[in-house]
Amino acid sequence: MTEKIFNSIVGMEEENALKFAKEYLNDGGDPQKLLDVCREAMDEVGEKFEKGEYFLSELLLSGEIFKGIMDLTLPLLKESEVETIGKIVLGTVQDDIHDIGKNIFKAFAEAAGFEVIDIGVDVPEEKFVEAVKEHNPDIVGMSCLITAGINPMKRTVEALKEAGLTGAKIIIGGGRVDEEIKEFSGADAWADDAARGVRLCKELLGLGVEG
Ligand code: B12
Repeated sequence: MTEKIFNSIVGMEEENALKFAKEYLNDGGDPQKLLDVCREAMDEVGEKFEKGEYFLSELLLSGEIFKGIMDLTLPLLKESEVETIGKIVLGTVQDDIHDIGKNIFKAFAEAAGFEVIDIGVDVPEEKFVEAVKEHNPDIVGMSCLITAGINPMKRTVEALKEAGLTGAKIIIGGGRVDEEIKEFSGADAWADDAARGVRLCKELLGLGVEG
């Protein structure tokens, strides 16, 4: 079934993708596994875009399909009530409007017990600074999927430091981050996977990590 879901996303068959995803969940499929499969399919779509086989319209449609599947899946991840273990201010960096991964990370973090203040996409450094002043989070999370977002991410880390807001740990995530970008931007941690991101957030706060 997961193969059918993968193929219908990559093949831009929106109705089938949603139908198969519903069936998979109704049959007791693992919601996290479903999101992983969707993400692999999005990678494939991204590669086709890079090769010139797909265009912006396909990127957009794949985003819509993914959102539809997320709407079915995320409530299942949040089903169990959990105690609050920390606060995260989260946004996609300036010049970047991708929000699917950010929203998934948010759902995973909330499911793990974090309170998440989502400040949206294309967020300029001043807005991060304002939000950190207002909410005093334990962690600032920045999502970045495109190369154009790297410098804004570095500027945001600097702006937080300049404003004296050094209390919160900074984690960056999304398809365009790695160890090198972490070093470049001055962040404390990076993750290109929501579950790992949540584990790192716990580690940054010195909380025990199980599993
Ligand atoms: C869907 C999509 C779009 C949709 C976005 C819809 C939306 N609402 O988000 C639309 C059509 C709008 C779009 C636009 C563009 N896109 Co686009 N897009 C994609 C695509 C196919 C999938 C992205 C996605 O959602 N992936 C799935 C999610 C789940 O993965 P993820 O974001 O990595 O998130 C996971 C982890 O990284 C992590 N995570 C995410 N955020 C965070 C944050 C924290 C703090 C933590 C801890 C973890 C974490 O958790 C998630 C779950 O595990 C990618 C290809 C790809 N492989 O990524 C291209 C891609 C990102 N896009 C690309 C490009 C070029 C563009 C455009 C510039 C195209 C254009 N010519 O206009 C514009 C940019 C607009 C802008 N200013 O931002 C390039 C970027 C290349 C680059 N290096 O810069 C990519 C890589 C495609 C490619 N291979 O060329 N895009």
